[in-house]
Amino acid sequence: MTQATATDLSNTEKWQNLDGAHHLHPFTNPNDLLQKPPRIIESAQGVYLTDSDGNELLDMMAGLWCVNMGYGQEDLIEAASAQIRQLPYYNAFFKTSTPPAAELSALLAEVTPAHMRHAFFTSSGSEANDTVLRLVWRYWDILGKPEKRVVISRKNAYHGSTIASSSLGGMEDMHKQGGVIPDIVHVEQPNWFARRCELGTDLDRDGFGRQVAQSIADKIEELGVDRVAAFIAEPIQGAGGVIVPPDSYWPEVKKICEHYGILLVADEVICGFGRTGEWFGTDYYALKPDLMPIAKGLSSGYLPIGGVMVADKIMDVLINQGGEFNHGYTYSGHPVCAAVAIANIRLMQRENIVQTVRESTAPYLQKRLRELGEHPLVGEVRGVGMLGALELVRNKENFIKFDKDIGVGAICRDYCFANNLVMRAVGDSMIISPPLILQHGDIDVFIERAWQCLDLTQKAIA
Ligand code: PXG
Repeated sequence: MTQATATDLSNTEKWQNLDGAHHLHPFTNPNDLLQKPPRIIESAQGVYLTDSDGNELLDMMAGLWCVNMGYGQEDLIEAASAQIRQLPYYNAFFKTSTPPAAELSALLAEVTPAHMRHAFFTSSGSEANDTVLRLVWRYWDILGKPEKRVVISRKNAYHGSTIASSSLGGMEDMHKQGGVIPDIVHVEQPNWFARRCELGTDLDRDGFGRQVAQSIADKIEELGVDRVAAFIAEPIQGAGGVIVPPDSYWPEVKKICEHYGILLVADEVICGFGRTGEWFGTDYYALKPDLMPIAKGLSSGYLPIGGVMVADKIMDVLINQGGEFNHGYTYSGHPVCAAVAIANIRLMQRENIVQTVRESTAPYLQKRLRELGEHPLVGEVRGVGMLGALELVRNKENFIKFDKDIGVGAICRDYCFANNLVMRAVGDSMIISPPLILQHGDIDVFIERAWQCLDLTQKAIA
């Protein structure tokens, strides 16, 4: 057999070879990639990706929950190139700022809840959550309560991949490889369907929601309120499997945080910027958080930028009693990233995208998604706005899940990928988080491909 020379190889093979030899991928078993090289995504437009062999894939994950305004938006591209020419970088450390950083902070004050008028900038959601920890601890320290350090989070939460943010998260597999830093504890997640399957008996949804909320109060009592600083949660858990809490959950959690006087941190990295059909998940659930980490949809993923919205209550303490806040990143308020975020938010406003999602596309997506609930493999359909999940089960009448070893979610995901549909698997939940610009016709394509892939999955495991 003659050895293939570089000129014999297709572009796809060339990139796959380079990647295989040199690229260590996030959240990936490197050995798996050697067996099956990655698909190379080369370009994208609207809601479709094009791979290096010319196949077009419908991207129902908006990249990684972030390309909210879809691919190829000229406004964002222009904003980046104009700003990079004008001023590619300057910092916000030593009593300086830049026009984009100043303007973006004001624009964020306009679109986020009224009691949040300051933004701290980061380059990612993980850095935003590290900043959350610093702010929470700093706040109580300034108020003379340094022993208030414990942050309560939830199992299966995802708050990032740095050591601090993964500790805040509740992903066991991450904790196994990195541990959990002190003063972070995890309580039950409001995953009604999983508990219903475990119990094998009926389980009242709202009763369960209240009971899970109560576990936060129980944890505060157990630790002593003098030690508890904050509760952090995604309004709807994303990477944990699009876990939409029972309606009873958030009102109860809100009451508990108010009753004990602990800070409420709403991680809006996924739920923010229109995903729920409101600007923020906090608007959807009528919450009043003290801190709000943001990222992803802030720039529609075009450039890396995140941040933390800070409530006036915390700013008052920082301004009047705080002194220097010893925290910051080289790229905090990066002018090019900020310029793109401004262009993105202005585009969202101009196109009225949040209203379109709320009144038109999300209701249609949710209605059609529920049709997939008729498929024999689908035990539950859940979703809000442009977030959705299909729970694959062995027996839908009796709420019996598949054996974990079968990996039915991964099988289905691979069929989707092979059939030009990007839908993710979290365990046996098939999840979607498409660009907000998705149209009715795209939703029809999605439903048709998804049904076909569910059929293929069913045949494969029969
Ligand atoms: N908070 C939430 C709620 C997130 O979903 C982060 C923080 C961290 O953001 P950065 O920008 O540091 O990644 C996230 C990120 C997945 C997946 O597999 C989800 C995320 C990131 C990577 C993979 O669903 N969410």
